[in-house]
Amino acid sequence: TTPRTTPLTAELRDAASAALGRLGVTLPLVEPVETTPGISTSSTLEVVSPLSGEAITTLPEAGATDVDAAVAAAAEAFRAWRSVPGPARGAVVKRLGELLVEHKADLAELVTIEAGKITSEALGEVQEMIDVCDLAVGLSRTLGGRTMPSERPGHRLMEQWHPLGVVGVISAFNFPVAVWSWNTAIALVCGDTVVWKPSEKTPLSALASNALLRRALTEAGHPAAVSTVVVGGREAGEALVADRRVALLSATGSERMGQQVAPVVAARGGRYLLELGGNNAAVVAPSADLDLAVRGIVFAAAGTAGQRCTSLRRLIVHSSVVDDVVARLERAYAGLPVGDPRADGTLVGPLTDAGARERMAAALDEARADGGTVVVGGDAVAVDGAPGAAYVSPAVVRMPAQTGVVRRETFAPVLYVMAYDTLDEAIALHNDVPQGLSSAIFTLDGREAEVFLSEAGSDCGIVNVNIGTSGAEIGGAFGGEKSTGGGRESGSDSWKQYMRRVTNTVNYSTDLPLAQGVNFG
Ligand code: UN1
Repeated sequence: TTPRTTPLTAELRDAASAALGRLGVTLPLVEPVETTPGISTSSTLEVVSPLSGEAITTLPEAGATDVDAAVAAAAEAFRAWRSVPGPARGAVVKRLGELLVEHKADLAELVTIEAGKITSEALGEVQEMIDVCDLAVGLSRTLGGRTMPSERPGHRLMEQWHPLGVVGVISAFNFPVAVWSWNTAIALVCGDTVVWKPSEKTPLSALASNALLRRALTEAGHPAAVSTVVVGGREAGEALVADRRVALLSATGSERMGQQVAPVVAARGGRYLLELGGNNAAVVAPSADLDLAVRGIVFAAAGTAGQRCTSLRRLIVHSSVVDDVVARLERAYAGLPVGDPRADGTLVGPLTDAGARERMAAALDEARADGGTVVVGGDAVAVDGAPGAAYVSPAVVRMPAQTGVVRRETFAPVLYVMAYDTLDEAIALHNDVPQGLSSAIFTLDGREAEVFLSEAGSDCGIVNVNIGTSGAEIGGAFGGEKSTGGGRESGSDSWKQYMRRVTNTVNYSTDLPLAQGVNFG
């Protein structure tokens, strides 16, 4: 039989196999077999590496019955896990953090192979997991409710936070492991159990991450079913969303996905936490430190090949500096190394697939038709040995107005630049999109910065000054408004979404006074 894949794909398969082995996952990665046209392969799922654009292996695909079994096991595990003391749950998460430190490079390598991230960003993603474990361990000893003064003598009014149940996590290809860890580290210390459906593009990273967590669980004598991965596609996702035993469904993905998920979860009385599209903008004011601004802009717009939900997609620049900013961006973009994300010096890896590259090209065509000018980039880039991959040069597009294409999220490195004259105008443009995730202003004028941060400024969930829109730390709450979905994950008090609040009134008097002064007999 002739090998179906290129030498690069074979190399990626070997590297993934070796990394999985070191992570304790025994999963033989075999070359996908030729399929006969017309014969359905719906029970298997091809794992494609964007580095080569070819399948490195196939995995069995979970369907609705597998999800049913996983949720049943998670619901069963919840009955024990919810009564494990919080600090003991924290100890499991602490151990997960230690295992992630130990296996940082192995997991990052899988993230690079499946998601196409450059090594530094893949390591950063695993670091984000380690950080959220630390945060969750702290929470495991501090989660708590308040005591309020009762209006009645001899009464105590207080609240407790109890574990919620099974948390379903649906994650996207672009943060294949960090977003799971934001949800799972916190859900676990909150006493919940987790069923995770990762993106069908990144199942190996998911299986490896969960293998580490299961090791931490079983070492401490807890059931592995506290955390399960189901590798599947749409059918598995839909089953998880519809399952009444899933108390909280936390989903990251497109706005369209969120519109489908929310009504189903709401109709069964469940909770949802949505982290959907971003169409993030930065304002560059006349006083901005342009050297710093350009560095911030290039990382936010071209980093991760524009495939973060926090990626910078719109730049609103004061008319007095817009030509200068565009010229600086043009120079910076022209020198961006695009290529194999494992290679030293590469800053821009591949897009996730050919479809993403087609959508980028279509957006650029639409921008041109709307009067825009592509200043730099926007071309397919050929990479040696990877004819099937979708590498592109990041694009900067000068736009005369915020037209339809600018108001949509295209998940690719396209930065639209528009000019403004007054801050009011800049804020109006900034907020005039359906999404509301992340935003930034570059200014040295304190008054302008405060206006942008105020209730009359950016309408996003994340608002930054003198840094770009991406690369949030885990200590803050992460999420956004409007079509971004409204949920908040990771830090601050996001943990509250993973627990149920119980209000208690305790009468320790010998009398029975009624609230609001009501007399009854
Ligand atoms: C995402 O793209 O889904 O703020 C998450 C950031 C990262 C997380 C992005 N810490 O860019």
